[in-house]
Amino acid sequence: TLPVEAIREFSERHPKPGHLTYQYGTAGFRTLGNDLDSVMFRVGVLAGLRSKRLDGRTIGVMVTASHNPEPDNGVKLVDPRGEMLEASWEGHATVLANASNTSAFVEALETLVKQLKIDLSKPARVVYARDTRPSGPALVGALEDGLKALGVEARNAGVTTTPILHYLVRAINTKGTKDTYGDDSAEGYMQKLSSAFKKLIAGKPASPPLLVDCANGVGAEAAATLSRYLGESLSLILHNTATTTSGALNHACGADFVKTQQKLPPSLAAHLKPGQRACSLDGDADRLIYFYLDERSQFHMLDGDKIAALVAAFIVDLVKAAGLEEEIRVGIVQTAYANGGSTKYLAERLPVRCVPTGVKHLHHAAEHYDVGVYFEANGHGTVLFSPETQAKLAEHQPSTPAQSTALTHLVNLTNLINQTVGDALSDMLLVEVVLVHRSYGAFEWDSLYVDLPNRLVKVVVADRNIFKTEDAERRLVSPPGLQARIDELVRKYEAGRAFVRPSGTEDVVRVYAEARVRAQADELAYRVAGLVY
Ligand code: 16G
Ligand code: ZN
Repeated sequence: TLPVEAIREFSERHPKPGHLTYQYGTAGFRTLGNDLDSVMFRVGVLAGLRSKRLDGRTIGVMVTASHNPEPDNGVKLVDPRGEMLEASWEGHATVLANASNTSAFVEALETLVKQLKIDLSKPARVVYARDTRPSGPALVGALEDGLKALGVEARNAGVTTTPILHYLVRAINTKGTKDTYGDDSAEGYMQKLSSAFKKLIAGKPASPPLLVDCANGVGAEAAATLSRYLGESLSLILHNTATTTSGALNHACGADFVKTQQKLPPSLAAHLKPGQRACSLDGDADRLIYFYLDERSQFHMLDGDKIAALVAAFIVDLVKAAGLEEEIRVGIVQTAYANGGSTKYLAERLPVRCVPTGVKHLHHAAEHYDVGVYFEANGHGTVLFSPETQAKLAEHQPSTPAQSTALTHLVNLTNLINQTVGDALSDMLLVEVVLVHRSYGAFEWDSLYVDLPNRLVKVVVADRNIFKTEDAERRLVSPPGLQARIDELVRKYEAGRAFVRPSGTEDVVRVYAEARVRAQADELAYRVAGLVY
C-alpha cells in the first residue's frame, strides 16, 4: 500500500497555492519558480510511481526552465530510454499537481495506483538534476521530499544540462546490457562524445576556433569540461559563462535570443570576426543556433533548419558511400516552422515529414525511419538510428576501402550523437564534423539554400483554446471561417505561407508568415495577426 502517513506529513510542508492551476505541457510544468514548490513535491511522488510501474527502471527528473527568464523554473520527467515522459502520464501529472490539498492529493494517488495497476511492492528509482537558476536548490529540496515520502532510491546528478540528464537515464537503465549507452556519469558522457569526435576528424586539418555563447547557463560548465576532453581536436572560446551573476541567464544572449531577435548577442560584438563561426546554447543546453558575420559585418543565422540540411545531406552521402542506400532509409522530420527554403532543399534529397510542434512529436516520427533526422527551427534536434540500423552497421561487410571508411564514420556518428534528446553540445560537435568533412566555413554552409524571409508574431487573445488546428498545425479548423480568410490573404504574396497555432507554453496565439521578400513576410504576418485578434 501507499505510505500514506509519510506522504501526508511531507505534503503538509508543500501546500498547493489555492489560486493557481498547473498544466503539464510541451515543456513539462513551467511557470515562476516561486509558484512551483507543491508541484515539485508531487512530481517526486509521481516519478517514484512511474518507476514502480516500469518495474523499478530509473526515471529522470529535470528541474529547468530552459530559455525562459531567470525567475521562471520548471520540471520535466524523463522515461527509461531517455525520452520524454509517455503522453498518457502528462494527464496524470496535471491531475496530481492540481489536487487542492493533502487529502485530495492522497486520494488522487490512490485512484492512480488502482487505475494503472501499479504494484507498490516494486522498487522505485529516480535520478534528478537542475540547471543554474537561483530557485533551483529550494525546488530540488521539495522534489526530494516527494522522493522520500515514497521511499524512492534517489540519485542526485547535481547541476547539469538537460541532455546530460537524459543521457544518464539511458546509461543507468542499459548498464551491463548489450545495449549499454555509456558509463553512467557526466565523465562517461564527455568521454563518449569526445572520443567519437576525435575519431571522426582524425587526419583532417583542424578547424579555426569556435565561439560559444553559453547563455550564462549550465551549458557553460558542461562546455568547459567538454573543451578539456576535446583538447587540441577543437578549440572552443566560451562566452557568457556568468552562471552566478544575478539576472544574466538567457539575458540578451543564448539560442532563443538569437533565433527570435535574429541578431548577434551584444556581448559577442567585440569578439566575433567576419567569417568566424559562432554558436549559442540555450539555458539548459538542449538547443543550438549557429551564426556568423559576413565581410560587411552583416549578421547571418544558421538555425535548426540549416543544421538539419547540413547533417541530413551528410548522412545520406555516407550511407551511399557505405553501399547501404538500398537497406538504410534516411528521413527527416520538421514542423510547420521549418523555413520553406529548407523544406525544398531537403525534399529534393530525402523523405520529409511535417509534425506538430514539440519534441515528442518529432522524436516519435523520426523513430519510423532507419535513420531519422529531426530539428526544430529553434535549434532543438537530434538524429535517431534504429536498433536494426545500428545492428546492420555493426555487421555489414564493406567491399572497398571507401565503403569501410564511410561505415566507420557512421558507427562513430551513432556515438557522437545524443540520441535521447536534442543536445546543444553533441549537435555542435556533429556540425563541426560535417564542416570539416565538407571543407565548409560558415558561409559555404549557409549557401546550401536561401532562407525565405519570415516573421513570427505573438497575439494575445481572450481564449487561445478556441484555436484548433489540423494538418500538423498548418491549418485552422476553428474558429470557423478563419482559415479561408488566411488562405485568401496568403494567395496575394509571392512564395507566401502563413499559419496560426495556439502556443503550448504561453497564453498566446502564434502567427508565422514567410514570403519572397522581407517587407512582404512582415506585412503578411501582421495582416494575419489582424485577422486573429
Ligand atoms: C517547448 C518544446 C519545443 C517547442 C516549444 C514550442 C520540448 C523539450 N520543448 O519548448 O520543442 O518548440 O515548446 O513552444 O518539448 P510554443 O508551443 O509556445 O510555441
Ligand atoms: Zn532548452
